[in-house]
Amino acid sequence: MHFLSSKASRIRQREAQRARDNRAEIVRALSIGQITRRDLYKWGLFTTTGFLAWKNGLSPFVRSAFADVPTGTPRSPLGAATRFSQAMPRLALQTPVPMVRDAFGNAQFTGAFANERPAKRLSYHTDFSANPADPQFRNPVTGRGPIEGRPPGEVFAHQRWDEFFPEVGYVLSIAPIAPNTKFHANFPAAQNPNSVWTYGTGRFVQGHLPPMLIKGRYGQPILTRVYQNLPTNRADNEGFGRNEVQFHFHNAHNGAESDGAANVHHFPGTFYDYRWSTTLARRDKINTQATDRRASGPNGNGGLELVAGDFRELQGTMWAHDHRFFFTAENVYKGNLMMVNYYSGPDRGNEELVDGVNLRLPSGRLLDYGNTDFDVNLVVSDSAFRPDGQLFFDIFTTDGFLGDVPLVNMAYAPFMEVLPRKYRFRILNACMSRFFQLGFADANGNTVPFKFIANDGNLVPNPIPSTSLAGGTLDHQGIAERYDVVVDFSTFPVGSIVRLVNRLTMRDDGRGPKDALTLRQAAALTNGHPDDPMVGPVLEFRIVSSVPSVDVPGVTLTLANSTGTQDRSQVPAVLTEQIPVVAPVRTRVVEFGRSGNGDSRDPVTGQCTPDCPEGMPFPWTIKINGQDAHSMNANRISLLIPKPGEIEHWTYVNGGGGWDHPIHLHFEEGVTLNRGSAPIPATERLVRKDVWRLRAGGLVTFQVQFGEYGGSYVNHCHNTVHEDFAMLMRIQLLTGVPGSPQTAVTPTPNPSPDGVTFTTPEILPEGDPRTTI
Ligand SMILES: [Cu+2]
Repeated sequence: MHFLSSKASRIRQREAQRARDNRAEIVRALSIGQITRRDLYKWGLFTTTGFLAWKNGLSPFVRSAFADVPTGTPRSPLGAATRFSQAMPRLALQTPVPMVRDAFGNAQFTGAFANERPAKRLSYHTDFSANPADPQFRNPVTGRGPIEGRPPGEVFAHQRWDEFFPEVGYVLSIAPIAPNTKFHANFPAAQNPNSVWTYGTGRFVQGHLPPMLIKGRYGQPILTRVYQNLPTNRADNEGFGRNEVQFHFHNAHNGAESDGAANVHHFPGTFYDYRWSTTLARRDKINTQATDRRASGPNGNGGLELVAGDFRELQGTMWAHDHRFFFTAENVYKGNLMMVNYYSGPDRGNEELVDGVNLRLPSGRLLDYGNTDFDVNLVVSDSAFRPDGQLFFDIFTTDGFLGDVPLVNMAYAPFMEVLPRKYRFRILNACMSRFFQLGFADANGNTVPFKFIANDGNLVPNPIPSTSLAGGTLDHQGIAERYDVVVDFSTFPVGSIVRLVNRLTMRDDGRGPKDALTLRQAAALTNGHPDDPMVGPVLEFRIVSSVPSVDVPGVTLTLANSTGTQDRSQVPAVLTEQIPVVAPVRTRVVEFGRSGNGDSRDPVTGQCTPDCPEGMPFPWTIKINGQDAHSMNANRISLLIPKPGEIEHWTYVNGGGGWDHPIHLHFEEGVTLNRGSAPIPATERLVRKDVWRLRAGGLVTFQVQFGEYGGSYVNHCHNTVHEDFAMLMRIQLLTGVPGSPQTAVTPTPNPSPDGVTFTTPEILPEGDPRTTI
């Protein structure tokens, strides 16, 4: 930590601003095609490690030069906005319409979306390919290519369509933001339409903030149709973001065609139908007759709908976000994200109902399931703004991007009114590169205790009291990790406050976390740390005597009807059971590192699959079982899973250099077995996860198995900047049901505005158990 005199600080601010202005000029020139990145190389402005070189004040991102925050961005303009001066928006809950089966076995939307064409097992691209002259299957906006982005044919048909036939549907658009949208009313400017791209309800509509929330329940498959309403001109992006998207449901147990990361981005004017099946994992192996009442979803009427599968695989807190290869960071940062909660028999979202299965975690009791009055999604992220107040992202960094403005549910450092009782918070780290370490502090900086109940959407076997955690706060929380906690405000008198506080500073060189302040130190930084405003309190809870219900508008929740004995919630001592650890069929070692000169490009054509940023180097690589290092290429399979149900033990190794990488495995979760010579963190013990921080020089071994669906999935660093440059590998699952195309290798789809063509992927022998011993 360093503190400068105000004069030195002013000079530094001015220099940093000049540097950023110069840089912004180049970004603009690039975006409208006046110059190319090859020009930047030629001029010596761009280095092989991916940085703009520091020449004539060009780069404000040279570490410790003019940096005011760890990435070096000059401070974002906040206008007259102050922390804790606006109410926190709750996520925008979406209401589904029922889907009904038509005579052809298609799923027809009803209600507000009755005019939509039905959702089908096979993509409309199949119809387009068979009838290229028929305008009804053609992109209505551009007149080019198919109307649906999902690739044609059986390989990208919805797997197990009849078995998991969609019962409810959503129609959404990813789109430029609606006029007059601000992150705080007193910020200097409303966002331009193309500064923020996020979701709106309906077909070809504008985007809205806050981000959306979708509530799913086991036993009720979902069809989510996403219309692509982004500008057709790639340069209309305010300097960052690619107008091509694929929507990844993180994590959930879905077929690869609906995972949103199978190299299936789609284009303005098209839609893509994602079928979120709500399949409970191991349904073909465990509890196949659906007799275990714990394996269930709420039926909406006080009862349960039993489903096949292993209740220990139930998931709760999840999210969904863009996964356009090479551009994920830009697109997610720009607003392409939402949260999805899955409700189950045990994790019902009803704190009163007693049936021997329901855990009665804090939530509320006005609705049968999915109450959110006392169960609150918190999307915590960092952002930065240009001097004119528009959202800013540095597209040149390959190490990581840190912002200096804290957002919760995409609102600047808000407050939330709460009753003195128990609340559940579902905390998502939605940053691109920043790690948190969050705790709760009272007005005097004293630690407020909590119970940790779920990690990455998976209940822990037993709640973990914060008093047993270091510093009385959460562990590091990497990008995309979800931590669910229960805080009991009942000891606080009305009128008091509690704050959510980030203790963790980031290293100036972007490698990862640096130091943790004590909670008391961090809580005292009421306007954020002078060197990094994301350190300090980011959200304020105000204990009040009444709040309006969000579950049933018009109802008022009061001390009399919702606290004391009227707080019917509990945190049981047992939440779930650990999945047994057994001897594996095979082991694998995956090393995530920085070998440089990554090989995302085809050696013959020089092209990336899909097309990649021109001239950009790929410092990040992955090695399988000690063999050669590779960067992401959608046409290369790095790991192949030969058949369903085989239990494997994988070890993720950090390639070193002091970097930390939060590594995300799609589709399946794993149980942490060991952390090498380090102890397993308390919040990771016995529990399943889908993102593992490797920590500097660290490793993790976990148990995993695949089944029920198959196809092409990925595994990658969720520092999305590392992911885009190109620390990502393809996993091929031959784990579909017998007779399905998902028992064979998936041909690689290559999306273009004119439609999808297929290529035959390369398979690394070291990742293919069929060819190695
Ligand atoms: Cu990484």
